[in-house]
Amino acid sequence: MSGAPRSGRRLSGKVVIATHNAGKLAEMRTLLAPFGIDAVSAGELGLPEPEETGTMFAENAAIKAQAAAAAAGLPAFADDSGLCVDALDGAPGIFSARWAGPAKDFAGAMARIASELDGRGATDRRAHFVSALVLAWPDGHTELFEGRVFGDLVEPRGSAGFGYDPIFRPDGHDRTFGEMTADEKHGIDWLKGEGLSHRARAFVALSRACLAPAR
Ligand code: ITT
Repeated sequence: MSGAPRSGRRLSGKVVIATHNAGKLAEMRTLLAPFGIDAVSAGELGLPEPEETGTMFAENAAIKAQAAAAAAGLPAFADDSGLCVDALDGAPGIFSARWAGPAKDFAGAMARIASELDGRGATDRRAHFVSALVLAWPDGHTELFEGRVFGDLVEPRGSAGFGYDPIFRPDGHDRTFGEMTADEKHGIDWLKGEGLSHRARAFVALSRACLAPAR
């Protein structure tokens, strides 16, 4: 995520945030706020949720961003993300949302991770979050940015954030994402071009390539 900013196609004006996940939407709005971008969500536009048929985060992010850009006739921004647990061979990974089921039961999904680790007799608690961010334009052009954050799985702590945040303690920190404010979880230092969370790291790279600060 460091080094010279890559030059991508510049974004200005209005953009669709192509997510139906309220937690992600809130984070993306916060991340976009300093850039003077007029963001509207897929939900507000009544856009359908495309089926995520890809086998990789980047593919699913492109499916969501391209579907929204085509339907809205505007640039669209999508995140596909998930938690990859080393001792579960990377699961739930791209199935992170699906492990919570239609009721979005993340307490159940976190309990499933614990029980699958116990079932395997695994003591390794290493895991990482991945975020693939895709910006798509109505003419089919796309830009992809990825971010990762590594850490350990712990007993659920805290009620901030969303999804698997309560069980993830990022390296170098005592608290889980569920115990951090949104600003702490993003951990963005714009001057250094760094972030803490997977989404913030992908977003910093995207912003350096495609966004200009608001005047
Ligand atoms: P959209 O596709 O509409 O964006 P979704 O929730 O279905 O919403 P994904 O398919 O990308 O999104 O699933 C990602 C899941 O991974 C998400 O539902 C969370 O459970 C988990 N996840 C991703 N980022 C996370 C984060 O920052 N904190 C906690 N859990 C996260």
